[in-house]
Amino acid sequence: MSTQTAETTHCGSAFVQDFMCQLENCSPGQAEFHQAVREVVTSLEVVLEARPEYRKERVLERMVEPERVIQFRVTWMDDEGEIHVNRGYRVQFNSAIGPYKGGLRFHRSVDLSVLKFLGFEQIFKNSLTGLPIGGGKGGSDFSPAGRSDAEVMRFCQAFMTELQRHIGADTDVPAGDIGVGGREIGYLYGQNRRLTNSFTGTLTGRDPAWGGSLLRPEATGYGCVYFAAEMLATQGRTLEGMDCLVSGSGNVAQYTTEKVIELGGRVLTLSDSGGWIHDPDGIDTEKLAFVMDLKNVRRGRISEYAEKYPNAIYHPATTGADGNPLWQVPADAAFPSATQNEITGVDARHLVENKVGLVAEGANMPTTADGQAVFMEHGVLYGPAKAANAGGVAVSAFEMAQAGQRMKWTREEVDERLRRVMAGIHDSCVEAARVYGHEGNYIHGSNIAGFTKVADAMIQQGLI
Ligand code: NDP
Ligand code: 2IT
Repeated sequence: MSTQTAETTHCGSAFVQDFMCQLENCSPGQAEFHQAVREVVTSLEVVLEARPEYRKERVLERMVEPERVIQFRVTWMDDEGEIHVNRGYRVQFNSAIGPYKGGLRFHRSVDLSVLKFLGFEQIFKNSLTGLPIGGGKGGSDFSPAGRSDAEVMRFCQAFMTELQRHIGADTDVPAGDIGVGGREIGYLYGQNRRLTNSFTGTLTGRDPAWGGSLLRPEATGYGCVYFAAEMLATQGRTLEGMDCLVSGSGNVAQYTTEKVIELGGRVLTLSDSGGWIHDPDGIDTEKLAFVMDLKNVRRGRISEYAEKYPNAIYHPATTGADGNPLWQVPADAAFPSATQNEITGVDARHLVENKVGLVAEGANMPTTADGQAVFMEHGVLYGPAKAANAGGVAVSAFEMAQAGQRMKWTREEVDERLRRVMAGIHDSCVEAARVYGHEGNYIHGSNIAGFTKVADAMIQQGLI
């Protein structure tokens, strides 16, 4: 699987073209960021027509400009005594409705374009949750893969030594994303606690033994499946008996798989950057436990799955013109849970040809604009990332609330609140789409519903 941007540029109306032309001129070379903004601006045209104050106040122009971008040097030493230099970032995009909130990504592909697209989407996602959190994102071009625990610790300590002066429980609260799981959050939190001499809720995704919320690791995957179930319920259907394709094999993919199994569906695929496995018998609870140990403890490759379960077939990753073969496995539903632009127009066409009628995005922006157009054209129930994967950040906000109260909610209580948030997001998307004449279109629904609350807050708080 490769990270690639949309294969064609969608022209859109004169308004969208003008807006994008200006944005591209002042942020050249940031293809992922442009892609994320184009989708939102296309959805908002009708809102700007209906609400002229948004245009007059230049809300959209303000919203695409981060409030602050921090870039810094991270130097650290590997186990052989070699010195490495990486880049660290935090994009503090919008704090109109709450402290900046969003994950940290550690992956060699991280650059400002990737973090601006993620931070921009996070504004709308966080608004959709109905919770008081602004939008931000950060990370580094450092990949933990293949590094020892000691190396990862030294990197995290060096990264936090600079980042700590820019974050805080009421200012900016980072969490995990690709390459940042429980281990990294532990090292980052420890260094923050040492440097600030305070035990506060400055990071979420902590271990429940020291301030984390129960169910935070599960929340993104579970929430995505809850969102899928809400979409299906509008047609009187459930996940029971459905064959599902899941990509990735990290945090989001694992807990998506767990919840699909619980709701009676069958997961046939998983992947990592090296390749993908197809298990025609379905991944059951015992096989999933093997994957969790493989990925979270032994930090191995998904190819080992096919060595352990010989009925499954491993395919090394390919990047041909015919797309990613994972999306050519016949199924009823797809849960892309690896990375951006992993479903192209070609892949989307394979999915609809194979009768996939439901796509719920666990990853951020996993579908290119061409792919989205194919889904819309064929009436696929399509839950875009900023709605479908908001469960993770929602439980992060619950973690902030519990930390503030010095309280701990039960697993059942967190799960019940998560279900309510996902159902609420679903209903807000449906309603916003209906009001603006896009019935059943969750792309427009999520962008519009996410936007209006932040836009109104920005206007009420004056020119900032
Ligand atoms: P993990 O690091 O736990 O897992 C990422 C998975 O995706 C791995 O299997 C990884 O394979 C694969 N992957 C990552 N980058 C690439 C790439 N460029 N090409 C091919 N494969 C890749 O991350 P998460 O599960 O946390 O994140 C997955 C997606 O979900 C991301 O888009 C993230 O932004 C999104 N997300 C995460 C949330 C969270 O709470 N964690 C919340 C909302 C969205 P390999 O190990 O080989 O690199
Ligand atoms: O993309 C996302 O929403 C995340 N990586 C989770 C952010 C968070 O603050 O929990």
